[in-house]
Amino acid sequence: MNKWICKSVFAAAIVAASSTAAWAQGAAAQSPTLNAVKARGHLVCGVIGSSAGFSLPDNQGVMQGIDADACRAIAAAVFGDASKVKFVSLTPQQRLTALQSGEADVVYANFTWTMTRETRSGAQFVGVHYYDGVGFLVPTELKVKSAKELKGASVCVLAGPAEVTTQEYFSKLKISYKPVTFSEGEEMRKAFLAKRCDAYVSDQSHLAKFRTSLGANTEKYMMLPEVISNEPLGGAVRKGDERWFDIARYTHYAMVTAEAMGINAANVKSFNTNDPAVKRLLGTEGELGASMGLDNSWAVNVIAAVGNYGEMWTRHFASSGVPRGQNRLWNDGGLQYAPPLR
Ligand SMILES: N[C@@H](CCC(=O)N[C@@H](CS)C(=O)NCC(=O)O)C(=O)O
Repeated sequence: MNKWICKSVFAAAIVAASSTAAWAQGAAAQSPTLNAVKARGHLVCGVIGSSAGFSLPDNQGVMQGIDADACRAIAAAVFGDASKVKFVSLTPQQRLTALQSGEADVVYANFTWTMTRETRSGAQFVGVHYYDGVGFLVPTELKVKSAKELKGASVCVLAGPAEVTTQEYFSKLKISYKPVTFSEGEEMRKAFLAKRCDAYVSDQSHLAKFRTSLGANTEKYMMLPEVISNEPLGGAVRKGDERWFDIARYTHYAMVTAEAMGINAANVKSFNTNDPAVKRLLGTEGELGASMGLDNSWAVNVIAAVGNYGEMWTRHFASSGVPRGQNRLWNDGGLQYAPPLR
């Protein structure tokens, strides 16, 4: 009897293993996005393009920021070359249509993962590379210590989700305020600096970066303590191409895993280890890359080009005094956590 059970379990395992292998091969060949990206020779990545810390060209015209680097990481995973990315700048309103129309292969654009962006709009978020939340920036001279003191205040906000979040927050507290809405960030910031509104509402990361960009005037502005929403920012791909989703998702998790393992851009090529989990990530054991239709050195290429998650985060945010907070690894009190790469 026992023998029979063992045999049938064994037989089932063989069937499962062979169908898994067949699925993996078929799906790798059938990723329309991966095929298109390879045929084109570069990835098209949608970014905001005017968002410090996320995507903003430097004085050489090179796109800099955590969103830009997340795209470079995917290019490194696919091509072994992080430079094979073309960035397209999108307004917040254009992000979903850029995915739906096929204009972008992936969108990393200060993009909050929400339910209806997935259930209604055909986007699928690959993970969270920046845990953020909507907050308030006010001139220090206003002498306001809390958003609850903003009764009757005028509030600069971008039309769309931040506008709705602000409206819901104040209506819940029965506080009246005057929204001053804009469709474009630069125009809104000019208006705020010109005192056309008392407070500026946006993702906290964005406010912190804007504040420090003011140089000598930084101290003239302060963040209020309230964080009025969860804004898990991440990359998104079009629904319906699971293999491409895997590539974008595990590129992010490879960077988080590398940080947890102490692997960084400088040591990745010479990392000496007996740890099987590290060997799998580095592709010297196992077939993680091949399971997605990529070279097994995919993760090494990612880490060598853009670093581990912490290096990427630090490069773009540490200098502006933004605390790493929830973006620390799980074993350091944060929320960044990766599933096992096995
Ligand atoms: N994360 C939010 C907000 C996105 C958003 O509007 N981001 C602002 C900054 S937080 C932006 O990119 N504005 C364009 C700009 O500032 O130039 C979302 O996905 O809805």
